Amino acid sequence: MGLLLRVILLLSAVTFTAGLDFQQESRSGSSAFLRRSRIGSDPALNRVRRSVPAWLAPSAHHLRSRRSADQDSCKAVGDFESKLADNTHSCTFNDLSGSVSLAWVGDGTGVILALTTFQVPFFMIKFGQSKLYRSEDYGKSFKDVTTLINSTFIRSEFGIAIGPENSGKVILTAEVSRSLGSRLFVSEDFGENFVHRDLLFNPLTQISYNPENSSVLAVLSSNNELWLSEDFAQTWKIIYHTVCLMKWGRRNTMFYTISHNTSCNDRGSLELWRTSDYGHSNVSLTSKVYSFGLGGRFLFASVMTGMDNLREIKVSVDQGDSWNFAQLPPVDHERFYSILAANDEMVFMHVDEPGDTSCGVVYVSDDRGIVYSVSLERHLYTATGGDTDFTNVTSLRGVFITSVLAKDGSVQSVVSFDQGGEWVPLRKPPNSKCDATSKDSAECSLHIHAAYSTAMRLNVPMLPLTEPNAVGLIIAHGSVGDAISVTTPDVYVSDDGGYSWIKALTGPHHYAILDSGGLLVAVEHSAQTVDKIKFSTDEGQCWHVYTFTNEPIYFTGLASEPGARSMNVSIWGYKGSALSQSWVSITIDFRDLLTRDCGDNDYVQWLAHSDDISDPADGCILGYKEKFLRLRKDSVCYNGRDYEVTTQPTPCLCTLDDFLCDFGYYRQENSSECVEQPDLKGTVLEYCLHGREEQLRTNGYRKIPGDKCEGGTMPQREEVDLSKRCVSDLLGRDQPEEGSSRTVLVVITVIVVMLLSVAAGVIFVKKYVCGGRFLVHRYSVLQQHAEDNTADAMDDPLETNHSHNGKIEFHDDSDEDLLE
Ligand SMILES: *[C@@H]1O[C@H](CO)[C@@H](O)[C@H](O)[C@H]1NC(C)=O
Ligand SMILES: *[C@@H]1O[C@H](CO)[C@@H](O)[C@H](O)[C@H]1NC(C)=O
Ligand SMILES: *[C@@H]1O[C@H](CO)[C@@H](O)[C@H](O)[C@H]1NC(C)=O
Ligand SMILES: *[C@@H]1O[C@H](CO)[C@@H](O)[C@H](O)[C@H]1NC(C)=O
Ligand SMILES: *[C@@H]1O[C@H](CO)[C@@H](O)[C@H](O)[C@H]1NC(C)=O
Ligand SMILES: *[C@@H]1O[C@H](CO)[C@@H](O)[C@H](O)[C@H]1NC(C)=O
Ligand SMILES: CC(=O)N[C@H]1CO[C@H](CO)[C@@H](O)[C@@H]1O
Repeated sequence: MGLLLRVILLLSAVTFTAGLDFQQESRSGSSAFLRRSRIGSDPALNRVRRSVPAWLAPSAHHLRSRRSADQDSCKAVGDFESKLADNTHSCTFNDLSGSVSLAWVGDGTGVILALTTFQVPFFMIKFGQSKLYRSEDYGKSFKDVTTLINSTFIRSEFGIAIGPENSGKVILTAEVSRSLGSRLFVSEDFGENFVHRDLLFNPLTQISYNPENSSVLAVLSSNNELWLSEDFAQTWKIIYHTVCLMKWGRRNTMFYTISHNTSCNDRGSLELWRTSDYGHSNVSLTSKVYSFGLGGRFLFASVMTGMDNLREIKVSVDQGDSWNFAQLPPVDHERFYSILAANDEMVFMHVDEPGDTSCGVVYVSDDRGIVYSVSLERHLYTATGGDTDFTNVTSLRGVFITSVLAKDGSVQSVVSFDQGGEWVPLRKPPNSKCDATSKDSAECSLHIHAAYSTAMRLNVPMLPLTEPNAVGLIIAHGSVGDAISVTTPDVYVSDDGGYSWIKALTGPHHYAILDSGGLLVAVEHSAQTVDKIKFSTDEGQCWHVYTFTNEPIYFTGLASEPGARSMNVSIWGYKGSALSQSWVSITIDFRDLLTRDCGDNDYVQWLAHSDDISDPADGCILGYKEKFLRLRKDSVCYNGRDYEVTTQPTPCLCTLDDFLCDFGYYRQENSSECVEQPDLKGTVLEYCLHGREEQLRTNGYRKIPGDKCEGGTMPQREEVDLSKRCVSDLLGRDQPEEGSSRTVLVVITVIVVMLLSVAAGVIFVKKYVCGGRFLVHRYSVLQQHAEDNTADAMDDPLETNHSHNGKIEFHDDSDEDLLE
């Protein structure tokens, strides 16, 4: 059922693709691009080396055990049928609409808005109708509140914009047939009342809230004007007339690229501006900008070098007042940079390979965002769609999963437990067999389906799911073999942050984490009607089945309050024939299933990243180890909404592996020591030129960002001033002048669309904090019918002719698509 896929695409796109800097190929131009990188194979760019984890060594004796093993003895959870039956609430929407958007308003308020839209093209004019429903009890009952929006047609592609924090603010963008301007419906009381506001322009994107002040809104209009309102949409003023991209920074700042031309087509000649007082004054930060992005505390801009249409990355950690060149290879117009993930300490940056390879190199930065180490080569990232599997496993610090494109063209999953230091295959689940992709039927690994698989239209209804408050837990679709397989995937669960896995469910499912991981629920992804939901109280080892209805429905998706603290989950779907369909939402409150609150005895200590407790360095990742209190697997109890993750961090002793080599130093193969690079010729000129004095003083080592090790042994070494060595290197070379005043005459013929945008992590924050929790679901019933016919082809998904396009879906919901 492609519908399910579609839902996923939405969800996934939001967290992944949308967050990535992304380029669309223009396949002209020469392919004879020689890599003239200042870095390339340069030893200054050194790999963060760590030792191979013990569990990978064939001889390793795994002391790791599941916290309460015994998978075979699945105990009954008592008489749950009647308890759950009393807490199952069904809503039927007498509504023919093709799609539903859901939004949770506020945190723990139980308020959900459901917006349905029905749209048919009618002689070139679009005719549409919207209905709005509101629930105050976590979806158990809905009231039709369409009158609040005077039955106006809402542009569902902009979704429901929920204000940051618990502001209770809601914005709906209406489509009214007026030649000038459009209309908003806004609410400040969690959607109870709406008023309308008329705009003198047509928004190009969804209205964006200032993440720190929900009364302040900004939006680009369809003719690229940047508009701002300081009084929650009552009055609007124009900030600048040709703005190509705008992003909110911290402390009420706005960053935006402006064009001196009337259009934004002239990439590479934009200027990046900042305003800290809502446009009363502004600062020009840098010019020749191609694109820009924010990630953690870093501001990145890709700027033209003035040579051969190459561009490179500049980075600032003070909101653009001062810049340094990132020590990354420059790229031409056929290649792209992408911020895969970033926080205040470091950034993962993908740099596309020359040529149409669909892969590139992942670099990890130092704490200044300047010096980069190669983390992973052959990293899969399709240039056309911007699809990458890069996933921050938010349930355990330091863990990331992604895919590489092997030499034989197959896609294989790899995991890093130390923030990109080392990437290894995922361990094979003991309860599954190697499939046809493996040469050896006993030795193979687990492969995780993520954004790439959904883009390839495999039968993968959901991306990997992790939640920061469900420590160690990962739920994902996958296959077991030498590479990812196109056959129907199964659901795998890890409870220790990706070290060990079990096969939890057969076939594709929709899943959700409730009660901070104390309860998992799943519904089978099937073309047939469904009436059963599965749940597990022991992190996916044992599953119980509850029949939630005696009228099976065509299932379209699971919805639970973001943040995984809820006990209420809604199953959305529809029933009826093609002529008379209605949406159905069935909400189950699992609270009565867990009859008691968890007490101290229900939690056990768990040392993260541990694999050999006899080793004093066991569990040390980035210089410290963390013990968590986690729910026992056999405890059936309620964590509660106020559950907080308890952790005790202890610092570890430093070793050389806690350091990366600073600029001008490198590691020789198989050695942890950073040795001075004999000469800096040809390398990193800008760094020498523009690097500030304190940054050029170094003893060769820099702590890996986020590493908190203490003590230990370190080679004592004098600090040297690199600028001395730089200077001689610069003699006799024509250097471009400094900063933005560089006078380079280049005719820029690049007509490439590229988005350099914020990191996935940041988007995540944006969607859930700044942008609010909007648009969790959108389904299309009409679509579904078309796809029911193709459902047989499920096992051969590449043949399935899904008429929709995941990318279109993504663009619909993305706030990053404005430049296209
Ligand atoms: C709906 O229409 C009525 C009458 O035209 C008007 O008084 C009211 O303000 C409108 N409501 C909204 C939310 O626009
Ligand atoms: C939000 O911005 C408005 C308009 O600038 C201002 O009046 C108000 O005090 C701000 N609120 C907060 C909480 O900063
Ligand atoms: C505007 O763009 C066009 C084509 O990209 C270019 O020819 C022209 O010189 C630009 N004008 C200015 C003022 O930059
Ligand atoms: C990964 O996610 C965790 C938890 O949300 C976050 O603390 C961390 O900063 C993220 N890492 C990166 C590099 O984005
Ligand atoms: C589930 O919904 C009910 C209201 O129907 C609410 O009182 C309860 O707090 C919700 N449970 C959780 C854990 O959110
Ligand atoms: C580094 O170690 C690997 C594996 O132990 C070995 O094959 C390789 O020859 C070593 N390289 C050097 C330069 O010692
Ligand atoms: C309103 C305002 O301060 N505008 C300024 C923005 O920055 C440009 C370039 O620095 C100035 O020319 C504008 O006057």
